[in-house]
Amino acid sequence: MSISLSRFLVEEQREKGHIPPELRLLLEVVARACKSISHAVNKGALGGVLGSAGSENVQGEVQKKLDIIANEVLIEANEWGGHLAAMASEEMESIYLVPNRYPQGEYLLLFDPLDGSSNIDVNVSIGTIFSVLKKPEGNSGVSESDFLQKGESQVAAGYCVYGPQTTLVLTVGDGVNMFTLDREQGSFVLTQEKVQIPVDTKEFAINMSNMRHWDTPVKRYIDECLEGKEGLRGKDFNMRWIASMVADVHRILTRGGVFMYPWDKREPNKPGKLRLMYEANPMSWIVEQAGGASTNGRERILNIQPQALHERVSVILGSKNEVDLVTKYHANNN
Ligand code: AHM
Ligand code: MG
Repeated sequence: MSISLSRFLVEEQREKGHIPPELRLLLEVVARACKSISHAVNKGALGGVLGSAGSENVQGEVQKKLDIIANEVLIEANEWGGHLAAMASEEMESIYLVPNRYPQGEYLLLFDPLDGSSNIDVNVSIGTIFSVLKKPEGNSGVSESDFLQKGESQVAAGYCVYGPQTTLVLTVGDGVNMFTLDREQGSFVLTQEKVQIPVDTKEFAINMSNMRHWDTPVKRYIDECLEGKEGLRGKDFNMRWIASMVADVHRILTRGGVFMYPWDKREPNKPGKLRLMYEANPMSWIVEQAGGASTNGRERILNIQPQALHERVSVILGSKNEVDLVTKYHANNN
């Protein structure tokens, strides 16, 4: 018997008591928005959704039409349900308050509406990443500082990958489950329960073109992988780099591996490329919930106290033993 996402969430709420009804509603709405983004992605050139929108986001990156479409879909789907107080997005400079005409809820939703933007026009997997926090108690209004909570405070996190299949991956702190979109039924169906990342791996994901800019511990780790069977590690490693974090993390959840987008010397004051609040935090929680590990090299990502909404961070995540080794190389380098 197939289990739909709706049924799964009802069971998480009713039988297991893991999630309150408002959070269940929120996750249903996010999934519905992902379904509609998936349809837009699938239409591609036929839907006129490819190409640049001719604008830049707060981080100075060129926005693609789909970045903006996906952002609007998520906002429109979520603003009226009464479950949210505010939203924050990679594509918006400031937080988005739920308009006064709608009831206000207790949750905060953060998202990267369309991750892997450079892959949109070339028909390679892309995705949506989301993170849910609870609004701190006691405050009547909501402000940006309410969002600046450590990743370990997340109450739900997930992503949806738009690839050969559309797959939604979700955690509410009770392991990681995967749901595949059944286009005929129009619903997400549970296809993998309690995903576990193998602790060892022979596969790494990093943008090798940045090698000359890396810091010593990262260079040492990758050099040793590249030495293969004859080297210290005694095994041949394989490399994959899709340049969509969702797709790279999805592969790691499926068959193990280590993903890195580390700090490098190009812009020394920039802690990394990926964003802490709506990329690194949700992915780190998912990876930890699947038995993996996630660090910036020196600190567990979920322990980092955010200072700003659009803060960036160095990311090393995936198979536990490999992440531990990279962490050890960072500690030895101090
Ligand atoms: P985006 O959110 O603007 O798409 O940027 C994030 C993406 C990640 O998905 C991916 O891991 C990385 O940027 C790829 O960067 P690069 O093009 O430097 O390899
Ligand atoms: Mg992104």
